[in-house]
Amino acid sequence: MERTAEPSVTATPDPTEEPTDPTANPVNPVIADYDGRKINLAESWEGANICTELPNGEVHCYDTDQEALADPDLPAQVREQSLKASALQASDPRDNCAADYWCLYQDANYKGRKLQFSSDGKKNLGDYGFRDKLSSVFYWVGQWSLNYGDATIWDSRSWPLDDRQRQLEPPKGWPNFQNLPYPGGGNWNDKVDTFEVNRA
Ligand SMILES: [Ca+2]
Ligand SMILES: [Ca+2]
Repeated sequence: MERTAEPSVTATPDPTEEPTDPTANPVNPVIADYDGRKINLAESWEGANICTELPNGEVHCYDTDQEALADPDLPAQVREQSLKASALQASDPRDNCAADYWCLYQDANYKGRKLQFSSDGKKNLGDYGFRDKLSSVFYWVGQWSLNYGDATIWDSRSWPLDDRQRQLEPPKGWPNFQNLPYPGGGNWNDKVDTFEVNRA
């Protein structure tokens, strides 16, 4: 018996489906310092809970918020403001989010693994092992003289769909991305591929 060809499928792109093109966001792994060794964040955080992008371009990872806020490579003013806030507040996200930093959390309500960004520009979250994981974000202003700007979250789409984006205006907390409506339906939870810091 002759085999019949598979019927051809003309699917309508689902706006919430992940892009199929693996070249859309090529991963360029970030190598971080953690516990006196180098770790590849794109592969594994190897037990670290917090990773911070420092002004010198390095990324340092830590086990605890105390260690993260005490890093001598953080700007002195950030350290000072953060420690002051964490001493004052009882259970505020400012307890664990560095002043003037964008704090990205893997879980809702400022919980789970945390990634802290400060410098201007687009961060490909896959480079940090954080793609499709982001569930809450916090930003608080320590120094009002600093241009805190805003941020844009991006979800990459395959052609013919346009990349989805949304602006985040600080100072503010976004405790649950399930409450952030996604264009075309659904929500932003666990979808963000790129986080863009705009300080200009
Ligand atoms: Ca998540
Ligand atoms: Ca995505």
